[in-house]
Amino acid sequence: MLDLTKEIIYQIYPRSFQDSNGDGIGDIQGIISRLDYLEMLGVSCLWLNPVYPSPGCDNGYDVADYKEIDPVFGNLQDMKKLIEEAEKRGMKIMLDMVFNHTSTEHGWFKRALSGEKKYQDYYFFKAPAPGGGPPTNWKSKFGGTCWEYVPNLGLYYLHLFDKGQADLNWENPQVRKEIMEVLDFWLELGVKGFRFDVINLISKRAFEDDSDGDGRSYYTDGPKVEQYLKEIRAHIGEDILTVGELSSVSAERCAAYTKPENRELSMAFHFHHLKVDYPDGEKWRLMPFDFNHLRETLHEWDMKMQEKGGWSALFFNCHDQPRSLSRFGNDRRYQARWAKLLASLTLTRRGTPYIYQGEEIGMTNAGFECLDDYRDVESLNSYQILRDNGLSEEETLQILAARSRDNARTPMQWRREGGFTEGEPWISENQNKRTVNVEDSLKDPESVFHFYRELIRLRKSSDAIQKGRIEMIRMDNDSIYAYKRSYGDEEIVCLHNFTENKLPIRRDFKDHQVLLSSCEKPDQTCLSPCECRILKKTA
Ligand code: TEU
Ligand code: CA
Repeated sequence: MLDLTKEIIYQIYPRSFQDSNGDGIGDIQGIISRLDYLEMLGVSCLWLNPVYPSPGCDNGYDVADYKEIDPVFGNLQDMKKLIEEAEKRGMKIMLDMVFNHTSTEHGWFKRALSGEKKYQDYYFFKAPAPGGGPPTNWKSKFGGTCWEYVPNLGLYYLHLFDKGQADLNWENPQVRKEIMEVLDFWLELGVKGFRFDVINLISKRAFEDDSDGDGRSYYTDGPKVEQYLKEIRAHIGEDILTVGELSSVSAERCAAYTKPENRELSMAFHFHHLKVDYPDGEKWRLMPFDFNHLRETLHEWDMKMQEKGGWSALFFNCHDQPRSLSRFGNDRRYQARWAKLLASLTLTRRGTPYIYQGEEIGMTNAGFECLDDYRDVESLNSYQILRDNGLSEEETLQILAARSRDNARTPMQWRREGGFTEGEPWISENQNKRTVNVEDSLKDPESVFHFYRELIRLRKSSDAIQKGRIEMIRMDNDSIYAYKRSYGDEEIVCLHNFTENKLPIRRDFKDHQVLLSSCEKPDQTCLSPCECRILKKTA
């Protein structure tokens, strides 16, 4: 039986994990060659970003064929081998399902373009607005309008993301049938989990101008999302792990999607804690993050999900976010301690933790200084938009260096020399590979990597951490993030010092047993700079 409280999921960005044939692009054989490493870390499941054939305008999130492997990553035999080899080591494979849209190179879309009505109904083809121009004023998530005109049809099609990613019409039962067939295909191969990309955008409310927004209220958490999710769950059964990526969701809806009784998703990614450094919600303007805002946001969500019986995917890093160590910690000073503190916050809260490749060794933002280094479509579009808005080259590059998704997509740092590829990597490596790499981490017992292993072991041994209640502890000092996890008689206290100063801790914890600390010799009365400490209440 699937037990979400016991899962620890590791996200692999295949393009940047391990290249096996020197073409500079990571691949499935590369992943297979690193399974022993992942087993040693102690994770239970590997989520792979899309590996299907794709023209690659959004690094594989523009899928041209849902039932094949892109030759750059290998083939179906390789995938089968990966599933078997992972299973031997106690890990399941979760694949990324991008069903809000297909690539415009997908066979369905091509047939739609050639005039087949049946396939036009797979998408949203709409007539121009009465006065001409796009049917609505909505904005694409990657900038500009989200409608693309097709002259020979005289119609526009909807793309909430890039124009190479056409939105699918889930209202059409034929589309849902195709999707079930895709799921069956992968289940048959042995896949045990699915991550559903932007799944709360699949049910569109109405096609009208948005008078006070970018259009998101017309397609976010639409009326039929839950119905569609229930159909999927009924089809795949209860033992398949599913995680939904939820864009701009409310806590109420997030809990509803993930409550076991509702039989929709096993759990969900939500992003509010990753917007605490967006001034007025704007990603492409810089602002230092505010610790209290971060803590209150995390706490509010933890509490709401607990009260309403939902289940969160816990994460600070993924392929869409700059590295959390550079963002919420410090990548120049006390790096290892900051990385451990963020690890503890990910692995000891209520939900299922996700580790994104490289965070377990303390990888940081690449912070490219030159536009040529960027590969990501969103970053390149944003560059143009910022420049058009009058920002200087220098200011613009500074913003990209902090905010670009490419910060998370640089090659995995296996050795001082890199170790990702024998060839030319598809995206530049982070030059700190000389000091931040797997080889050195394995040798150093105090490394971030070994701390992750300890934390994982600790989590697995504790009911309180895996499935206990969470409760905030208010400390005298406001810069400590502290909470309690409890289950039966077991009570665990987690303390995180979000400053680079020594801070005294309350006396009532003095008799607690130290289970784990990011400092070699934890001081009973004080937390060291950016220390995290996990304590157990003794009888
Ligand atoms: O992301 C969807 C999403 O809304 C974001 O996290 C998005 O990347 C962000 O707003 C941009 O800053 C998913 C995938 O994770 C992402 O990689 C894809 O680009 C996107 O869907 C489209 O499929
Ligand atoms: Ca390769």
